[in-house]
Amino acid sequence: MEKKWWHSAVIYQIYPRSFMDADNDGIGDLAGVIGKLDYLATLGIDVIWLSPVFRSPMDDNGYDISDYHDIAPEFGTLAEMDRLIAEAARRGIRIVMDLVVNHTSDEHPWFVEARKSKDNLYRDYYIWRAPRADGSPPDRQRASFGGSAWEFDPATGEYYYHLFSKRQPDLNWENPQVQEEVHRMMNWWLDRGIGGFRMDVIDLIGKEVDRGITTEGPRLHPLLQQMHAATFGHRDVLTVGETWSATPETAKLYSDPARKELSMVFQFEHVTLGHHPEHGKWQQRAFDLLELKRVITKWQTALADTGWNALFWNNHDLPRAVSKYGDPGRYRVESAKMLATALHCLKGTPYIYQGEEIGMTNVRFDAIEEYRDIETLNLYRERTAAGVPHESMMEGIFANGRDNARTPMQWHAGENAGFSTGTPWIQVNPNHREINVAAALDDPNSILHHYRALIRLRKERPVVVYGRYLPHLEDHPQVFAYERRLGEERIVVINNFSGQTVELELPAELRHRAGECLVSNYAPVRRLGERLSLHPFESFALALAA
Ligand code: TEU
Repeated sequence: MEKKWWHSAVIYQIYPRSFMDADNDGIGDLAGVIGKLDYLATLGIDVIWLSPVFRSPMDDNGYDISDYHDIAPEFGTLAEMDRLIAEAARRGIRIVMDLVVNHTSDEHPWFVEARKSKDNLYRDYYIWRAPRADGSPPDRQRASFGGSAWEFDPATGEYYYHLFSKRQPDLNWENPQVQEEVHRMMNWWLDRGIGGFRMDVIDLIGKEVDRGITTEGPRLHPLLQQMHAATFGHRDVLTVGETWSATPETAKLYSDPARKELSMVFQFEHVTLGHHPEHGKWQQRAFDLLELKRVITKWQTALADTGWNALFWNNHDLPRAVSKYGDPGRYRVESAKMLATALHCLKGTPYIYQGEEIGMTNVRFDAIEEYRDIETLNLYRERTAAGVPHESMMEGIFANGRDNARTPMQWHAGENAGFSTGTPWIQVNPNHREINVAAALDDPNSILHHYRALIRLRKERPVVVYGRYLPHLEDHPQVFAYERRLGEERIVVINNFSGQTVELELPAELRHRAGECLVSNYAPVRRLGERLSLHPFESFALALAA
């Protein structure tokens, strides 16, 4: 495998609206990010994935872009974006920007023009269809944020297509002019020195609406290969696609270097395990470690020799890792450290979502009015109107609502957790008094310092980056154990995903082995016997002596 810098990189995702508010208007901004670069350098990360900061009406907090060549005033200016790129580079950190080109905002000039008339030059930048004879939408497709995927536009008497909010009209990627405009914009940003792109719902740009195809359409991979050739292909940058529909087979199509498409993709099979077959994320299923282990092993094995995994527990759309996969209560610290070790010792590029490194948790706002996310608010209205009880929907929001990830970053125990001296756009989680960066930096046993150790491990040990993954104890319902091997180097990683003490019998090839304990969340483990007793959420990585 040809080595790439991003194979050993650790990426930190910043949701700028909630990260740090330097001008105290209640909304995070670029100046706030710049002010925290030394903190991020201390953490040891190599790349910042910056969620969108482009000009936007903020219908979907910036995932609805009205100007790809300017910064939203609430976040700052182009000059500050250039300063962020330069200041990050001084610390050896690259900035990866969020490319949102499946759709634009309805305030983008392209759409403002397109809706003026059927023969407007920009009409075919979007997807329009005539109503059915009775005036109803062309078909019954639904949008992710509630309602029909078709919005009627009275000015021209046609419907336009939107897979998200009605203020996020889908671009028509069959139109070569759309492809050229996007490529031109991508090169404009790459020439400004960014380190690559995270590509929002990129599996949707090959859609064939009339055939009811939304994800992974037949034209998707040719479009990505054309994009590769026209923009980032000849630059040493990172590209990661958000592909909710990806399977191990298609992930190899996206990330096999020989195919000249992307570096890697985010797949979500471990996320959707917890979703109800009928009610999706709004009715959380019981956590089943055996299912999770099967999915992780499937992906580690499938991409062992072709392609590359992106590793993550959470992001700005997902519940907090420690709340979903660990214990946000009694064993919050132990379980957060366990989750970090379990993920960061796998093969692939690990992503840390802002606040994950201090064990930030989900939030429970009392009233629906305290929530901000368009998906949550739209689906609350739609589902309760359809008869879902308020309490049931609130439980779904507590478990999987996107605002769980969007409460302000908790910098210290004081007012607004040090995020802003203004009124934050969304409430701060009250537990910031105990859970915050200042306390974590001061505590040598904090989750934060555990992440720093894991990041260092990836830099120091090629086996962590390139070692082959081998599962152990595959049928154990509480323990996720695996090994990484590279030449003579062997690392054993054992994680108790339960809040109980677990006694187990070790597989023969691990018995009576000893070595250097690389990380642990209890006392270091340097020697294995025939049996092993694990404390609640105990986790360690052991480098076996030859
Ligand atoms: O998310 C794609 C997407 O499908 C998610 O919104 C997912 O459906 C939902 O979060 C499940 O809980 C991307 C961005 O990450 C998200 O923030 C945007 O809202 C969305 O695309 C539209 O751009």
